[in-house]
Amino acid sequence: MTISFDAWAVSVDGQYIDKDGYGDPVTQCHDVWLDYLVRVVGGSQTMGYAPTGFADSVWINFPVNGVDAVVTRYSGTEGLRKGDVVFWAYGSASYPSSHVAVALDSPSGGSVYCMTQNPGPTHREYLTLAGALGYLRPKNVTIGDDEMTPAQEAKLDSAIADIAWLKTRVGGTTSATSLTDGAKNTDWLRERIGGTENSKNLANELEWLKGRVGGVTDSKTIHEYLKGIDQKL
Ligand SMILES: [Ca+2]
Repeated sequence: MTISFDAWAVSVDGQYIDKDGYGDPVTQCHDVWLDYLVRVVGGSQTMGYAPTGFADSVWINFPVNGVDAVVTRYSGTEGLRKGDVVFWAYGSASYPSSHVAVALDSPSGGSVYCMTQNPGPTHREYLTLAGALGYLRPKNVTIGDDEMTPAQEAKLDSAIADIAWLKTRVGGTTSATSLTDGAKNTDWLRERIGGTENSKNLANELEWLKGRVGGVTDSKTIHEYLKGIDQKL
């Protein structure tokens, strides 16, 4: 079973990820690709292995390991969009040992906003497209006509952050765990609120969530919070 792109992005952001025990450090850019491949794209981990040990060989030697079962290869960066996996060449100025990252958006001004690891933990960062060879597009990730605008995405991200905050306010209850899991899944949240601009539905939904985390002592704070959410949206 796979999860949505947005749920995956939230789950890996800020994490050190090692999937294969390989590398120095073991938390390489390649591990983010493997995690994405298995949890979102629906492939097996071995499909994503780099035959030379350098990340760009996944793209260069495509379809090595049968990875073409779940992704399609494109050369260059034209058409690159959210959900695609970008590869940079071995020996390129920014990535002498090559690089791979998952695009969070379409390119802008010669760079692309990505989920990337090494240096540092998995995080969001604008990466230059200089030295990019091309990308792999998952066959099962449909991010197209119904994609939200950046402004809508920002509002939703804000609401999700507030729900995470709400969880800390009601911490200690069993249901709070469920609440957090729900908040991490933007598709779930989007479905529950019936569209990003339907703030009334979201407010109603949060009232429902409040009921689910019964036993909260500080309900007044939560009520104030709910009003704040409504204004934000
Ligand atoms: Ca590794």
